[in-house]
Amino acid sequence: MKQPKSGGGWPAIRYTLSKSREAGGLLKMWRALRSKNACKTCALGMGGQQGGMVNEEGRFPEVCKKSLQAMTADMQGAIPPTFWKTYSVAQLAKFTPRELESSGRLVTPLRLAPGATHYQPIDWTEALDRVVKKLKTTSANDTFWYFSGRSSNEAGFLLQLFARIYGTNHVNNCSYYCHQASGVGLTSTIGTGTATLLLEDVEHADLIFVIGGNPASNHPRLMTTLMKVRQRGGKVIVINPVVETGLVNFRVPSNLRSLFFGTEIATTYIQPHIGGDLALLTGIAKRLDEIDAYDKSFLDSHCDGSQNWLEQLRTVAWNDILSKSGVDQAQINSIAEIYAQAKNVVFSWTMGITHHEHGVQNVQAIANLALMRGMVGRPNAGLLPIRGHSNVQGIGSVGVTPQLKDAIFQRLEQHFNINLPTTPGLDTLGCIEACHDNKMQFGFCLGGNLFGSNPDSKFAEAALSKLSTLVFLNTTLNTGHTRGLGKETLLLPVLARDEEPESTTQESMFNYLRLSDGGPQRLAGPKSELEIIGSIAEGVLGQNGPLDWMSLRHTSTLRTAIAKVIPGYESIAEIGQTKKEFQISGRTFHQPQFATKTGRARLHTHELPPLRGGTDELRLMTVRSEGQFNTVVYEEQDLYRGQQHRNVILLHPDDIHRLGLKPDAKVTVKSCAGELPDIVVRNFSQIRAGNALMYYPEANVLVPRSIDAQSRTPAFKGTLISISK
Ligand SMILES: Nc1nc2c(c(=O)[nH]1)N[C@H]1C(S)=C(S)[C@@H](COP(=O)(O)OP(=O)(O)OC[C@H]3O[C@@H](n4cnc5c(=O)[nH]c(N)nc54)[C@H](O)[C@@H]3O)O[C@H]1N2
Ligand SMILES: Nc1nc2c(c(=O)[nH]1)N[C@H]1C(S)=C(S)[C@@H](COP(=O)(O)OP(=O)(O)OC[C@H]3O[C@@H](n4cnc5c(=O)[nH]c(N)nc54)[C@H](O)[C@@H]3O)O[C@H]1N2
Ligand SMILES: [Mo]
Repeated sequence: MKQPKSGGGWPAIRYTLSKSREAGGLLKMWRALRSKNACKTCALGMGGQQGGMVNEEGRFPEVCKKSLQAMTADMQGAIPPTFWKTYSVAQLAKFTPRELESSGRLVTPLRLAPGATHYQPIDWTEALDRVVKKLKTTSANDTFWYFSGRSSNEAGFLLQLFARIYGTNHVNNCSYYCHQASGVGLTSTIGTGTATLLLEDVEHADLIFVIGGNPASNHPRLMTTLMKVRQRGGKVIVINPVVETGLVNFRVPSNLRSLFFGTEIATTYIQPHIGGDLALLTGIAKRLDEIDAYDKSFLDSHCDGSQNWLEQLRTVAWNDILSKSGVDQAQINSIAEIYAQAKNVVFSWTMGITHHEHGVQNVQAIANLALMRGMVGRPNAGLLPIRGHSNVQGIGSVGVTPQLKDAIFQRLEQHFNINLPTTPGLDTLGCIEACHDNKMQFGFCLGGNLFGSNPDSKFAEAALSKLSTLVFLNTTLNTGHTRGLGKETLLLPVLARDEEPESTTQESMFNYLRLSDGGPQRLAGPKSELEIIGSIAEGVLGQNGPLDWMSLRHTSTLRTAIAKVIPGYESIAEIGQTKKEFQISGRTFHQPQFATKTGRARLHTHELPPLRGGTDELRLMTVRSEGQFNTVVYEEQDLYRGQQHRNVILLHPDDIHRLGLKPDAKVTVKSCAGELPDIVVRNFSQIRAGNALMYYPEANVLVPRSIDAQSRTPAFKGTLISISK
């Protein structure tokens, strides 16, 4: 397969047309995309009350392939009842993620009875009764509650509230495998865990750092912003061990000039080794200090710990920085100079930063570099973790975390006049490990694919199989429904966001609260997440308990509570009537007054971690292709990296030669966690030699359960592998 020279463009438009045909015509798709619902894919935040395909600047049309794919998936027909008789679970386990997803929408509750070979359709009364009975006879701390980031704030809030009143804090979400290191790192620095700026600020920057992310494929609409920055003469520095095609040149479909001629994106492209960022960021800061290009008065007036930090910078040896980052002195000096000359600088980052054992330190190092020139706490500059799922940030805001923030804990108790448990709650990996230790009986997954997203697939499968009951609320089938199942498994079909009977809300990565109107139910059978959660809560805790679960399942009641309980969310109470979307307060820093106790930001010092890997071992990153959304694979090919299928390992030609391998030959890839046979070696000169690339989720067989000590984010990008013929 030939690799394109730019991302986006005509293939994206052709794709739109073909997906529209699948969904029953262009008009039908157009209506679906223009409905007043926040976009379902990434957290950039599109749609809401201005109608779909409109960004926070009110710009239209903003559309990406991923929203089309997600929309087409939701617009599929129902999985026919014969399907469940035809295929056993063992057969379904052989389906590819793509085959599972395109089997159709889940429309009936399903049960896999203990020892059974097939899922069996059951009615809603039986399904909910079974969940309720099981919960009534299980001790609360033997249950866990996992949330993906697609569900609404209202559903997230209600389910965590129920789980806690039921008696456990084992409540967590997919962020623990994603941006948790950003949340922890930012909070340790500025006192809050999300972006410090608005979309508008990014568009007015004259320098943007894009570190460890591939927005051309994963946040395509950010490309419009990068294009605008470039067109206004601004610069973009990309830091990534892989030269990603779309970050070099991108054809923004909504801009004619860009569509025809392409827009150059990166002005500077730096390729460190995987895991080399901390050393590189430290090096850039050291150079700024050497050329005296930092803002001493900002550090003195608004930051703590800067003296210590500067002293440490001065003692780190350049040799250490160069060898551990894999970047040479000239390049580091050049980035420092570009940064020194820029006036408004935005630092953005994604999974290449967080998916490491030093993920939090990476984030702190980015913040250090920004603070060093006073780039946080003013307009047109700041820190931007580019978030994943469309509502992953909201789910976290409304309390879907093992430990509630003190303010939320107190206000929840007060508002509902209840006592909440104070027992420790486990995060996502903690729950999987507890399953493996036989400490869990019951698991409840609101969306997502817990099995598929886990490191160490073999371990995750064994762990989840020990559960006595596992309950899923999903729209479509995924690998988590065929492997790693509980002794009894229940699959409950839910409505998608744009089919909800009542309006719901989502939070974008710019801390903007969006309202989705919902819409007509496409297929008979699925229920709204709120109705399911409400019924279960009522069944388990009874009408005589402290809360009226019947009324709580309405989004208006929930929003009244959220407004009282969640800091910054005060304006959510009236949003159902006023339809006024809003900026969540206390998150955007246009003044150097931070959310820490002292109001000052804190700089952190770090030891540089050794560069891992030796002559026979390569560093492996596990990443997304252009044709997937997390564990849901829509297309086998990776258009941008020129790969026909996913069963590959991408290696630099020097490594192929050095290791005595042949392009397109089959090899076995091994790590300390497992091995994958029959992987095809692909010649990929765009990756920095010494490093390798494979696709997630398949490669999770190889990823060990190594985590960042501070945030417990798994090191999905830091696996050491060896390759044998
Ligand atoms: N199309 C599509 N869009 C998505 C998703 C999807 O699956 N498909 N998923 C959504 C979710 S939940 C998330 S979290 C985001 C993920 O968005 P990304 O973080 O962009 O996704 P990854 O594929 O994990 O890519 C990581 C990038 O980091 C680079 N990288 C790997 N290791 C390192 C390193 O050590 N240092 C540096 N500097 N770079 C490194 C890789 O080369 C790759 O370009 O996307 C969201 N949007
Ligand atoms: N090796 C490796 N592993 C990784 C990563 C990596 O880069 N490398 N990335 C990690 C990251 S960043 C993340 S975020 C996790 C992703 O982890 P998850 O969020 O758990 O996984 P997804 O694949 O996004 O979940 C997809 C499923 O969500 C369901 N769904 C879709 N819409 C809705 C809805 O509206 N409601 C409900 N209830 N269900 C819905 C569909 O049934 C679909 O099958 O994986 C992590 N795992
Ligand atoms: Mo993510």
